[in-house]
Amino acid sequence: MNRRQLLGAGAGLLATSAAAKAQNIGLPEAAMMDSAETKITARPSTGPDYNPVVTLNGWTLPFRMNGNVKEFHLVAEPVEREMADGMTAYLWGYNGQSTGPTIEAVEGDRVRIYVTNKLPEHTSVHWHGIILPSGMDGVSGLSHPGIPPGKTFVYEFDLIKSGTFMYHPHADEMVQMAMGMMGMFIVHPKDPTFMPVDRDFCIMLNAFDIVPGSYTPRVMTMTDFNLWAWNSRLFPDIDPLVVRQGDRVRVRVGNLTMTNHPIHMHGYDFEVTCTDGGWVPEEARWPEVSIDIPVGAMRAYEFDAIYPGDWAVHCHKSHHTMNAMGHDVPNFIGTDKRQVTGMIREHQPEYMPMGSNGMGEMGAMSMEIPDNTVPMMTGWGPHGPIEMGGMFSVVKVREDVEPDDYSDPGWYENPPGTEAYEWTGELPEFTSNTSPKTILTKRKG
Ligand SMILES: [Cu+2]
Repeated sequence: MNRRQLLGAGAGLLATSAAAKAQNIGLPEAAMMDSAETKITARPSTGPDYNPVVTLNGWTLPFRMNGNVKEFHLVAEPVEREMADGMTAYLWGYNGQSTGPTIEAVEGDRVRIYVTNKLPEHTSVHWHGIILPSGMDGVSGLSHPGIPPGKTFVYEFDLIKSGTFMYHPHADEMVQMAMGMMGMFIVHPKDPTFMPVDRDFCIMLNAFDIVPGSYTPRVMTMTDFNLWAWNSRLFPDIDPLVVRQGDRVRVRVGNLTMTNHPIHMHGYDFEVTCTDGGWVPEEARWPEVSIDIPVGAMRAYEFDAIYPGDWAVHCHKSHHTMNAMGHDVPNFIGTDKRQVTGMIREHQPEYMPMGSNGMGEMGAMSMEIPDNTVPMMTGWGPHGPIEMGGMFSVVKVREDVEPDDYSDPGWYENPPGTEAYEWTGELPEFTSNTSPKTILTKRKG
C-alpha cells in the first residue's frame, strides 16, 4: 500500500460516519436534462479550482457536499434522445439523456454516487479506469449483485488520481451499451497549475443500429452499425468546438463502440497527453494529426490554437462520417443508367437514378426519406454541401471569441488570397515523364 492509498483508507473511515449522516438527509435530488444542447458548467465556487469540461451536446451532473463527501445521483432509465434535428431515438441512458451526464470531481475527493435503476432489468455501473476497491467496480455478479429494477445502490470511493475515465453498465452489457448507456468521468488534478488548458472538450464515441423510420436500436448488431455518433448526436447537429485563438485546447475522446476510430483533426498537429491510464509525460509524446482511439479506451490530445479558421475534425473511417445507409448497394460509377431508369419508372415513377458519377450529388439533393431519420450525407457550409454525417464536427478558431464563450461564431471568412479558386486561363502543357531513370524503375517493377 502506498501513502496515497493509506490516505484513502483514512478518508474511508471518516466517510463511514458521513454515510450514516447521508441516510439522515436522504437521497440527493436527481438532476434531469431534457435537451441535447451543450450546457456550459460554471467554475466551482468552493473547493479546489478547476476548468470544467465542455461535453458536446451534453452536460455535467450537479453534486452536493455532504460533510466531506461529494454526492451524485445517477438514474438509469429509458430516455428519448434527439440524435439530430428530425430524429429522436428511444434509448437507455442516465438522468434523461444518452449519453449520460459527465461526472466531474477533483483528485483527492471522496465521492458517493447513488444509482437508481428505473430500467426494466437489473443494471450496474462500472467506473472504467478509476482505481477503487474491488467491491465498487460495478461488475454485476462479480463485484456486487446487480441493481434490481426500482432499487438504488450506493458506490463510494476516493479519487486517488486525476484523469479521464468513463462509466457504463457491466450488466447485460451488450444490450445496455447498444442502447446508449455510457458517460465520461473527469477527475481534475488537485493542483490547478498541473497541465492547465483554456478549453477542455469531451466526446464519447458511440454507435447505433436504428432502421430508418424506427426509434429503437437493434441490440444484436456486432459490426454493421448505421449511426456513428458523438455523445449520441450526429453531424450536422453536433455542436462545433469553439476556440479562442491562442487558447491551449484539450479534446478528450472515449470509445465505447465495437470498433476503433481514427480521429483526425485538420489544421494542426497535436500530441496525446492523457489516456484512461493516466497523463502522458512530455518526453513520451510524439506529434500526430490522427489519433486512433481503441475500443474501450480514451485518448486526450492537446494543441495551441494558433491558426484561425474552420477546421474539420472527424473519424477517418469514411463510413463513420455518413448517417443511416445501406452497405449492400452496387457501384454504378461509369454506367449509363438511362435505359434501366425508364424501365424502373414504369413501376416506380419517382425513381431517381443515382451514383453514375459518384454519390456527391446526394449531398445537395433533398430526397424524400422516412420520418425519424437523417440524410446519409448532409450539412451545409458557406460554400455548399459538406456531404458528411455521423462523426464529424468543426473546430472554429477565432480571434474575437470571449473567454468562456462557446456560442457558434458562424463560418470563417478566408482572408483574401488564401482560398482555393478556379483557374480560367490557359493550362500549361504537361509532358509525360520519360526520363531514363523512371523507365528503368518501371521495367524493374
Ligand atoms: Cu469511426
